[in-house]
Amino acid sequence: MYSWTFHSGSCKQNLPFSIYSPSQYIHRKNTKKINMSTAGKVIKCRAAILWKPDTPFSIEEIEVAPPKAKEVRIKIVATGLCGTEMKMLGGNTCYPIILGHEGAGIVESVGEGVSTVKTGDKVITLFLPQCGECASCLNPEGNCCIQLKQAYTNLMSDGTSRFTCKGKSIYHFANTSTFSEYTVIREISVAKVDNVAPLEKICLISCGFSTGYGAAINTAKVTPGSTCAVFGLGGVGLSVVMGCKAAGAARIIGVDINKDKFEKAKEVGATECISPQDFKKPIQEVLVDMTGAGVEFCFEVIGKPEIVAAALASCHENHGVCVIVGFLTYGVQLNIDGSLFFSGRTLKGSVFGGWKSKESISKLVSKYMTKKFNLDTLITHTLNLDKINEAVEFMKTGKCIRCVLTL
Ligand code: PAD
Ligand code: ZN
Repeated sequence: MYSWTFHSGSCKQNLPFSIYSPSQYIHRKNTKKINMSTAGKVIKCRAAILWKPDTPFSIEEIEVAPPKAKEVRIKIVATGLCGTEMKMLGGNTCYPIILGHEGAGIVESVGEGVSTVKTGDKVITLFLPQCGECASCLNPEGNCCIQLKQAYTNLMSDGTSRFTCKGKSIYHFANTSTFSEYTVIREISVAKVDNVAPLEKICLISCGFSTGYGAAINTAKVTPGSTCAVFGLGGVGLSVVMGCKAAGAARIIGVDINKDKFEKAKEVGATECISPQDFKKPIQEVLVDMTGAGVEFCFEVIGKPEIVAAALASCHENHGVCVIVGFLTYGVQLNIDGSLFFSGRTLKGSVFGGWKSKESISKLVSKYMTKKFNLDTLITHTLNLDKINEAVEFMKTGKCIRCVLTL
């Protein structure tokens, strides 16, 4: 699950793509207002393209085709830069690609048969769709909709892309591709939200916040008075801390090698923070010593196999629950001492915080609007899409929690 792009053979070269006559192009540079006259036409706009791995993003003019049946074209207004994008910069996906999955915007037009959103609606993009028909969607506890798999192809359901640039077809990403002024997304990957919600804040509900908060509340089901540990204090990890606090945890221990993250972690609910680099013994032994018998709920929010092993070993030997939130790329193997399970520990994964995406998002936005949680603390930088490479540097050097890009 949560592997978008690395199934062998998923990236087909020489993709089929439509050619449009230049007279059909509508110039949309820096336009925020929705112009209904663009419906059914190709839109020219700006997007950040990653042409090759290990190169900077390049801001280009692209063409965005109209939405086909059951698809929606969205004017993206704001998008976060998530740790998952960082893992796509040096490989793990198809190129050229338009990345971005933490988006919020306004519906520009809809394809045939779309009934849940209409032109002018404020929406959030969902990397994890909710088709409402598959075994996961029909299971009351499930959320990993089978349609997530479409993302592995980096194309739309008909096997083509809606994006072209300089005559080349450009790959989609994570069912969303939000690093573009306009994107085309399937209806099952779009959620309508409160029309007065601030898009430059609620874009975090599209991924980082919901993923972390839900991992604590829905997946781990953190209990009041419990002891928790969170490995990785980025945007997602801090959202786990917020979820643990909301669930009533008594002790929340933040673990990160970047001590600059500690202040924010404490601000959102961590009761103490530690760096593995300050100890001679392994961090799991430190946590067992600190808590007497190990933590009850532990979260890996980094995406490194060795940290998963340490997080599991930090849990109480019997009722300890370890949740993997971090993204382990396809084929990564875990090296875990099997005897850790004999006494009863649980290890589980969590995608999008266990939320059934389409039906839960508008409720989470309403909770944000009634101040049930605060997203502002997570947003340390807001930059224009043109400055996306600066945002990447902030993430690489650990200088930001979430950088929101505005379009
Ligand atoms: P981030 O890069 O902002 O945060 C990662 C944090 O981990 C940083 O604070 C680092 O300093 C810290 N870190 C790195 N290495 C270590 C280490 N060895 N020991 C301790 N701390 C370390 O990323 P993020 O918060 O945006 O995302 C975190 C992970 O969650 C990432 O793997 C991302 O792909 C994954 C994710 N999963 C889902 C899902 O549905 N499961 C959704 C969104 C993101
Ligand atoms: Zn994300």
